[in-house]
Amino acid sequence: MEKLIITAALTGAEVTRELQPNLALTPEEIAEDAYQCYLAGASIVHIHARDEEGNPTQSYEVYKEIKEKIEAKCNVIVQPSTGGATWHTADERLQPVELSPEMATLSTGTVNFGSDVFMNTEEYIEKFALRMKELGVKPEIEVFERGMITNAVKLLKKGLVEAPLHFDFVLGVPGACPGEIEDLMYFKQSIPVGSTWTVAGIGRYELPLATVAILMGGHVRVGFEDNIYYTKGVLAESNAQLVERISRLAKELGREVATPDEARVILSLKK
Ligand code: KMH
Ligand code: ZN
Repeated sequence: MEKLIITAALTGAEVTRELQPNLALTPEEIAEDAYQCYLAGASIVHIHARDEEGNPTQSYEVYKEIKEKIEAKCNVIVQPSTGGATWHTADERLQPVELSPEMATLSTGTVNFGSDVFMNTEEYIEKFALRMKELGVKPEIEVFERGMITNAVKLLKKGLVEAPLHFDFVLGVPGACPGEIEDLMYFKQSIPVGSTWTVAGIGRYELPLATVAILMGGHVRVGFEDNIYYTKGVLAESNAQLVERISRLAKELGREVATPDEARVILSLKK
């Protein structure tokens, strides 16, 4: 089985310091958090930037600062979000792609997101995919519902994304697909042969889905964006603590953990 890629989703757009006191907010804090996760075994860090008040921002400048600060510390793959927060405009959301990162997220459908709507019309999706293609940015296709896989395959047929595709199954978002093992199985068997995939289980779904993904040859995403707890009712001390647990589990289950350069090969990254 190929080595395991662990992604650390450090902050997300929804978590606050009130909910998770160890949340990184400033570029310095986010870069240090990324570095600690890298040391714990993460080969990708999924980034959402925050402004000076700690609110989500898709500012090019803030992402640039974060990216540069992380790259000064280690060679982890920096994967900015193009999802941002539900209230960001499409143009705001697209800004970090202009930094030409190795990867960025690409959500391929609209979905209920808690009490909000995470809007991804066909027009947005194609615009985002085209810009990523022009800049050589590999999309991680974020899948919250089954139809988003169909939409990704449509992009492939139109030449807006290139095979092999890489998917992230985000399972357990309130309002969207739950994160039972059957849901993961259904999504996994629906993607084109030769694709790679990772799973981001939200909240209580994180650990069971991560364990199954390790056994099935998939990859794993953990971090405060998806889950702020270590065990039921007990907050995690850090993102690195959540990454460390996955590294440990993988070793126990006989799966080696990929370095960033090994992840680059597994994901066919070009840069
Ligand atoms: N914050 C969510 C509305 C992504 O990063 O690409 C969208 C999200 C997806 O987190
Ligand atoms: Zn995200």
